[in-house]
Amino acid sequence: MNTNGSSREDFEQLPDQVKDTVVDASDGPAARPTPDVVRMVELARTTKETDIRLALNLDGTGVANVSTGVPFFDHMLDAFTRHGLFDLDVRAKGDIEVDAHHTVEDVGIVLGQAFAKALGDKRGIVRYGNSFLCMDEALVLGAVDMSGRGQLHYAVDLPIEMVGTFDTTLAKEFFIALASHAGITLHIRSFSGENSHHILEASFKAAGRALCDATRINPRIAGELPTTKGAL
Ligand SMILES: [Mn+2]
Repeated sequence: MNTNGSSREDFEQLPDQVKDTVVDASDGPAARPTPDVVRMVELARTTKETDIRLALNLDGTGVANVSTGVPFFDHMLDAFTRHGLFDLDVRAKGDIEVDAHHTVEDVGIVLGQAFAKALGDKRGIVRYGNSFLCMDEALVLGAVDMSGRGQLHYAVDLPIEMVGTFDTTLAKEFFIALASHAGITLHIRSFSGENSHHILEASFKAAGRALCDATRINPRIAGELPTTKGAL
């Protein structure tokens, strides 16, 4: 008997019919090493409307360096990054003299592309994540499946349309772009809230935390795809 309380002697004493269900953990999938890959990408995208440079590290510590020319959006991306424990660098120059629409949407596109590229074939990831996040009176659920099917389901009640100079309808445009280009199923749903700043900030934090969990490497399925279909 070893200190862990199991041994070859214990195995030999088991009835024959259960012996083949007992496996040595050192032979199992969980003992395989986690792929030692750097999950970090840098992307650039230039159109007539925006010029975006973005670097994302999925395994960061929550360090955000974000400058989009849209201060409230910078604040939201900062919250997303800090609570998703990514490292995110964004330099965006957009046609904000028109309005913030192109800049917010295009950052969502490039961030989504960055998630997709950094995840690769998604072997070994947890796949699902969710977060109920409260911010004072606001309560928001973010739930994600790294499904390969880009779609957003957004039911966020915002009492006012503008937070300062920020058009709150742009938050939905950002999440649509993020979900479709990352290839993820993303639900964001508010359950309560009176202050639109709180509700939106809780939405970005909930999305960040859900994505943090879903993109973790699961050592119990190291190197395997978390699906019964054979592809994600
Ligand atoms: Mn705030």
